Amino acid sequence: MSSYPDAIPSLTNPTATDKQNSTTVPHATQHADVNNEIEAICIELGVNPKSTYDSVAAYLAALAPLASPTFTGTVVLPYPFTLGSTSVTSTAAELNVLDGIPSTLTAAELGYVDGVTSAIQTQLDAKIPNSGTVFLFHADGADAATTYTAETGQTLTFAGNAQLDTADKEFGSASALFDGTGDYITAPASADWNFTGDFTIDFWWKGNNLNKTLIKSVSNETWADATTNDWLLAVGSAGKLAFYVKNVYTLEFNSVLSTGVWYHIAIVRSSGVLKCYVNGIAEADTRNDATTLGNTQVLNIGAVETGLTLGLNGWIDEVRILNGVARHTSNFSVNTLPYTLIVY
Ligand SMILES: [Ca+2]
Ligand SMILES: [Ca+2]
Ligand SMILES: [Ca+2]
Repeated sequence: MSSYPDAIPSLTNPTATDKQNSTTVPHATQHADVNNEIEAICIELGVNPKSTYDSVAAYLAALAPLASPTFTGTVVLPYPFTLGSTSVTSTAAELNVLDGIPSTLTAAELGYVDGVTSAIQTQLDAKIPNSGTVFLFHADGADAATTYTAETGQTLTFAGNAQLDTADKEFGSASALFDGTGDYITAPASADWNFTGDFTIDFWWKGNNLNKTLIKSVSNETWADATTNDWLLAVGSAGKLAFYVKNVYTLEFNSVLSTGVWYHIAIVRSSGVLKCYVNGIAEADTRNDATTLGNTQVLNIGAVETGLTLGLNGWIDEVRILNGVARHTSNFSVNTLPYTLIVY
């Protein structure tokens, strides 16, 4: 060591002001050891060993802010992440990076965000009144109108004198009127009324006569020519509703209906059990029925069979069909407003 920092105390100036605060004059060997140690520390800190104490302290103070760094600029996530229409592919662990909170989201739940079926969506479906709607017919419009696009989009065809009627209706501005001879309304053939599981058919009916067909999906015009599993709902001469499944069964219900009164009628199959509800009250007769109903045929409202006198004479309003959904499994309060079609 050829020289020492000027501010470091020396044997020749033991009273010099310094931060070692020595009270005794170190032995020459000790003094050399101390100086070597100080020099080593200065070199490690990157400080000139010849600096004064104050300059070393200032340097160390300048280093202190690095203990609490402030970053600027843009942080780029290491994976794509877009909520909305784009699928979220991040894992729960990655999502935790965003909010710092352990996540319990499942992939199925995340699927709901982008419209993919999930457990959450299934539960919402059960709560949304009209989910599963494949057919909705408000039958609203100008009196005597004979053209109509169903709320669910099907182009309806009016046969005979079938027409809208503003003089009598359950909801809205009109209902569908049939005079009992050759009048019916059809929707095109579709798998929408081919029921493989749960389903719901409901509508309002007011008859001038009994013994009429109300609604059916039949592969040929007449019931005699229908194909196995075609279905038909009618009100019999005794005023009792009956649900027919071609070549399989006929289920007649007990309630006796009257003419000149609006009734809410619902046919519901839930988990293989078919029930009928009149004004929200379940008929006692049910049927264990897991067969596929329908053959993707035309839907007939106020159905008539040529040469027979089974055409509806009266009104039908607010026809709704749900495929895959059993809207009711027990008595219920009938709708007091038209249904709202929810599309999502
Ligand atoms: Ca209506
Ligand atoms: Ca009218
Ligand atoms: Ca007619």
